[in-house]
Amino acid sequence: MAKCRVCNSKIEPFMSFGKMPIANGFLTLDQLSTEYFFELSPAFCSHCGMFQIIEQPEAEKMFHENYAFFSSTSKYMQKHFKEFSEYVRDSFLIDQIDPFLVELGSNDGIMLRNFKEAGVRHLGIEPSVNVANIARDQGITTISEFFDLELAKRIVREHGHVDAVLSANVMCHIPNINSVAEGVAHLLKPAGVLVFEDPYLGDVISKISYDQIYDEHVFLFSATSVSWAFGQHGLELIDVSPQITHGGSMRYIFAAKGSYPVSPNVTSILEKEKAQGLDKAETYEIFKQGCENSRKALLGLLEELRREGKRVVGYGATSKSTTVTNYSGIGPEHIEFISDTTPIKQGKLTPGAHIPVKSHEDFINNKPDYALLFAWNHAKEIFEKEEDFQKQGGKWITFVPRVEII
Ligand code: JHZ
Ligand code: ZN
Repeated sequence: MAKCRVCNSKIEPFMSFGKMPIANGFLTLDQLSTEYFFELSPAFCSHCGMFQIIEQPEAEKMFHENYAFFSSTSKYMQKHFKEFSEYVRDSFLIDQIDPFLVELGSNDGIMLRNFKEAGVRHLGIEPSVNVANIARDQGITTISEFFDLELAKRIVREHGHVDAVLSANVMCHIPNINSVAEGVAHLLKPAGVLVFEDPYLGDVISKISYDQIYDEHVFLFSATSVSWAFGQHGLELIDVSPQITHGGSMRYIFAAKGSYPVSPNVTSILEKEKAQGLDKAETYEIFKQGCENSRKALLGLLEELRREGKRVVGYGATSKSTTVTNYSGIGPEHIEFISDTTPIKQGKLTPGAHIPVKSHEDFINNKPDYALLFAWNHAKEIFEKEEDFQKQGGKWITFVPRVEII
């Protein structure tokens, strides 16, 4: 029997998505025979409320010198992180003399570049060397290591305590959450804050966006579960702020217990989560049904289009799409190729499903009848950019919150 990664209670998976490859493990032909698979099965801990996957591949298999996700590929996300940094500066740094902040999982510097430009002392922690190098090239101070209590101690010895620890779409990737929480508590000044955001469990459940479940996302957080997890280490949830990014995220603000007033937003989100049933095992049984229905509907539609001889192409070789294709049984027989702007993904095959990834030019020059929007979370930005596709008769397929043709 497995144990909860937060509170050590016994937990059991409520479903399995089957064998899954590394979500960002895009492959060359000669790597096909050695592709790695693991069992993707989520569980809910009814003791502390944490949603988690039972098995996660070791960190070095996912985050390394060939990491395929570069945060700055979306213009909207660049704007989002500029606003995130302004929020942190105005709320927590404005009165500090020579403030210092640390970001966990700083990727290509999409957030820290805003602090660097403002002359704020900062340190990015990014184990994936290739993306970290892009940040370094912009003058953003970055170290390539995994964060834990030991590293926190070293940072304090070398740079002193920290006014703010930031992280976006990273905290839910780290399995040893207790060591991270201890490390953060050790890093912070008495009035320091931890601000992080991640895809929100409440949105995943209500939209049945099961594609947020993949190897990197060892957890899907709610306010209930994070306040439990970080509360064990003296940190208190003082505010929350819902975000529209990644199909629905939540920003959490923590500080040492008693050091800040707790916003009424915290009580209301905790009540809302109860009302949604996020604390009940039945909710996940219903979610499981929703996943099965979604899979059937999507595969059914693709089979039908295939029979009609339509050309279907994928748009955005997202990490999320690895769960969709492998769980639903979607392959190159359904999808000719997936268009993606990330050079490191192009010319390779998608994990598990082995659909070729091609450049955006390939999409523009060889427009299909249908485009399956794997990057549904960027729909607004993409629809604006691809107006011509629709004008020329092309149709979008989406599967969140339901399978439909737009
Ligand atoms: P996107 C990643 O998830 C991985 P993914 C990670 N685990 C995580 O948590 C979140 O990000 C934060 C391409 N694209 O953002 C670029 C176009 O081709 O949904 C990307 O490959 N054209 C860290 O991978 C992909 O789509 C475009 O116009 O699910 C989008 O990936 C745009 C906007 C994107 O994240
Ligand atoms: Zn637990």
